[in-house]
Amino acid sequence: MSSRVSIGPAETSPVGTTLERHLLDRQRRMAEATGDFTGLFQQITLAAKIIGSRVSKAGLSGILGRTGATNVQGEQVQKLDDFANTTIVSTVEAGGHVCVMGSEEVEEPIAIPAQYPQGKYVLQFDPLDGSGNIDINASIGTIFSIHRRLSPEGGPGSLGDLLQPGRDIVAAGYIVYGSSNMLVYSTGDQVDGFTYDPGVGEFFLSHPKIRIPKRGGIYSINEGNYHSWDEGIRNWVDWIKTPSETKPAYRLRYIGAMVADLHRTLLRGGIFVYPSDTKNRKGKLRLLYEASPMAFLVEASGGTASDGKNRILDIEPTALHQRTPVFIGSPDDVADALRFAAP
Ligand code: FDP
Repeated sequence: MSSRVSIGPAETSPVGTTLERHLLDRQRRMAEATGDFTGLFQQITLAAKIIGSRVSKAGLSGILGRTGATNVQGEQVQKLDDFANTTIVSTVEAGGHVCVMGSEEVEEPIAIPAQYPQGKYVLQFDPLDGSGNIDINASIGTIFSIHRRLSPEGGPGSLGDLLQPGRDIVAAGYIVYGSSNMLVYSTGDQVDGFTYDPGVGEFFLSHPKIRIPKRGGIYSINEGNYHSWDEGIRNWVDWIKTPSETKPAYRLRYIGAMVADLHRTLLRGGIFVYPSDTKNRKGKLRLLYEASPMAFLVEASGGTASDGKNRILDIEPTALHQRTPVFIGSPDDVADALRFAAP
């Protein structure tokens, strides 16, 4: 457990405990806890409830469709992405717990307006991951990570506060907006999942201490990119889907929203891969908003996360919107893939 987060150990809350009660119990387990972390988490949770509510009404409220604008990744921004981004910023900025934020939808660091206290934490997020799924009513999600600030306390945060490696994350999590909405988070010691009851308006502990299986039976990759991959990846995919005396053929599942594909991988095991290819030489997924938080969660549950050569959590970021190849999942499955990809 990271001693850099002002909250006590997770221990075991009974199934059915509300997320709020679970966080307060943890806070009381650490004498010197200030309540800052709990406060920040409550704001993230509130933003998740607001986004989840809007996502579930997307078709009704006429919010589907594109704004016509283009984001910093060169992709068309959809109205729900905008809404999710604004919701998180406006919910968190006034709370006094963070000094700067970084969002996948915003090119520059997001400063905290001067009228609000500048807190000790740094929040980074992908407000609506898998946005290609919005219009077809498939799962999407929000990903977030929290670091301690590096800049002096009291003043505004800086770019340096955002460019921290994943190994220094103090907490990370995601919310998947699916057939039910779930929030999964970790402070590094264990991974807990909470399912949302819309009737009550609360997240309840449903998946305590998630452990990823050592080996799974599913591989998850956009196989449409087969002809753009390096030979090692093509050989690995040929191998994994071919039954042999030592293993059955793996099943392919690819939702196309990293949150949803990683959520399944955490619960069922297997591997999720987005390698570099001829279109994306550095990979497609963003280190700070997607790869690092997911690597933190998967490692905390007993899994492995690599960029093909190095541990994702050890990559030193040099740019806010940096991309990286990812190989994430059950340790034995990632080891197999890396034997082909990085012999
Ligand atoms: P999206 O572009 O729809 O937002 O990085 C974003 C992401 O989705 C991931 O969530 C997803 O895993 C990946 O891109 C899908 O990319 P491909 O369509 O290239 O497979």
